[in-house]
Amino acid sequence: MLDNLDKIRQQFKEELNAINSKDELEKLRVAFLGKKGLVTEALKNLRNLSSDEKKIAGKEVNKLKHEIEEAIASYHKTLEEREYLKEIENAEHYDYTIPSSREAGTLHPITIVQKKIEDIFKTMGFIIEDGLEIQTEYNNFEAVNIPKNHPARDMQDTYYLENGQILKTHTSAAQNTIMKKYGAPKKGEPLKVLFPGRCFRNENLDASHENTFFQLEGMMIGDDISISNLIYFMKVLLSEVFERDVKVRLRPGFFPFVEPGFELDINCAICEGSGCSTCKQSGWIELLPCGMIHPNVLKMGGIDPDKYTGFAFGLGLTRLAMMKYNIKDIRLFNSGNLKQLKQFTR
Ligand code: FA5
Repeated sequence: MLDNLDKIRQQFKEELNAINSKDELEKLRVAFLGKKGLVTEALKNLRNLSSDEKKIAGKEVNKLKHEIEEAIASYHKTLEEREYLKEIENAEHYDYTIPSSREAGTLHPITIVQKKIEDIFKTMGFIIEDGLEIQTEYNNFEAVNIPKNHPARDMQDTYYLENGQILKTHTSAAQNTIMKKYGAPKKGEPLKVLFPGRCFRNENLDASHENTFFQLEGMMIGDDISISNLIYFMKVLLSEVFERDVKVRLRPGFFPFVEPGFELDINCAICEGSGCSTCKQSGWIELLPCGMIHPNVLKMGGIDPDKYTGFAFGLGLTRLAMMKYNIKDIRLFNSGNLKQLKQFTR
């Protein structure tokens, strides 16, 4: 019996030396330790021995079994390391110092304009906030003075989630949360916040209407804020973004969350005011509605309208990018057509 164990040990060593893969190793394991393997058979044969012989031989068979198990585990590790090294050897080598043959990407035109406006307003003391895209109906409508069944809701039909929340239709949906977050401003230190964001509406699409577009909202609340502050900031915004004189017109506009409210339109950059499909032949693009925050909205935000006033504006950021880069059709922005988009941002 003991002679036989030595033979098995020797045979195992020889066969192990010839193994080159994990598959072969597994076959070797089965041949020695499997149900009908040589070591298993030796264990079964113990029952034919006397009890004295069994004690000695049993110990030796178990020792051999243990040796073989350990040798297989260790060889398995060696094979894995070899495979890993081979993979590294065969992997493509990159020289990161070689200039790329591919053109680098650019920022999206909307991102460029957004960053520019954020930078301008930051220098004027504005904080940048990030509004949620999924909103409660309360924040999107009720908190900005648009109660249930108000006709203004029809203008901003949107996408409803199963849990009753909605995809926000305008950045104004963040007004209430921001007012509650910062609270009433201290004397002489108005609250100045800018909050850009993606908006969603169930729209009939055309050259200037998308179902997914960007707005950028600004709000300033303090103890002495007037329409002249509003007009000043609108002027700075437009002259810094366009870096040229642009023709604008200010007309009264109705929004339930401002009083008085205005529509600030920009002369269509595509046709220079003569009329085209982008401006629906009017020569003007609705760009920057604004107004003095309605007392109800301040109250719902926890700010006393008898002590404080404020202005808000809701810039159509996507349309601003259209006007800045002379992009005729708004649908180009979401097209993912890099060739088209890159030409505006070189
Ligand atoms: C609003 O969304 C108001 N919340 C703006 C506001 C804020 C007014 C604060 C007063 C005070 P309006 O629905 O007009 O207003 O949208 C604002 C701007 O977003 C528009 O002038 C336009 O430039 C842009 N816009 C609106 N709908 C779309 C659309 N479907 N596709 C692209 N741009 C759009």
